[in-house]
Amino acid sequence: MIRILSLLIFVIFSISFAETLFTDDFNDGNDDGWTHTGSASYEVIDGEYFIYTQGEKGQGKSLNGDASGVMSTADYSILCSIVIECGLEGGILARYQGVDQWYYRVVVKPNSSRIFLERKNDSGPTMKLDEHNFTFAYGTRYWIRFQLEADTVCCRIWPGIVEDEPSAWHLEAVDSIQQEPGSFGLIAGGYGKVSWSSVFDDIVVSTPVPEGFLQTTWASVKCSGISL
Ligand SMILES: [Ca+2]
Ligand SMILES: [Ca+2]
Repeated sequence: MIRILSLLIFVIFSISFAETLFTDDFNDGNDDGWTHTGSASYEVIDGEYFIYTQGEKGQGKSLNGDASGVMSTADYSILCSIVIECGLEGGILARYQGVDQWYYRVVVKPNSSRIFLERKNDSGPTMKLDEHNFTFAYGTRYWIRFQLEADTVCCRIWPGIVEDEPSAWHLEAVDSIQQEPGSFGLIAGGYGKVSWSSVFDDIVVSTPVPEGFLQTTWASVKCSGISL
């Protein structure tokens, strides 16, 4: 009983701090509602979302949001799992409004053992906002949280289970250039003529999670019995 009560208190506490805005675990076998851009293939296989290509240079983005494909608010926290099977990079983007607009992205580059926080414009420059040394193994599942709140953009990454979320941000920046909600998205890419593939799952977008309060979104979703 004590355990149930403490769980209940935790769930209420969690929900009061972060509101779930969007979820997808791809267990229905499709990516309906996602918008594709770039030169990539997009496929749901066994409840996981593959963005990949074979023998072509390129990058793929798959975009979504809680209001007909865009976000209803500019302040949100994206949590998902990622496996980079092969290729140059994989990651998450946010506040995306089109090829000629600034957006934010966190991108893992396994070859250089680094993760970057960037403000990017697909038809122009890329601005590095922060970077973090991180040894990322191909074929291993990691979790990424990418959070935007007003002009603060931050990220953390960890292996293992979602409940192992660290308390500290690994990347953090203050930047006010893009304050529109836009869409959030999943990204993967690689060099020419070398196959690349990243696999995403268990996507939860919520309102920002307060500093020092962990497991908020995922735990509340699971405990409240919401079917993803
Ligand atoms: Ca679906
Ligand atoms: Ca799944």
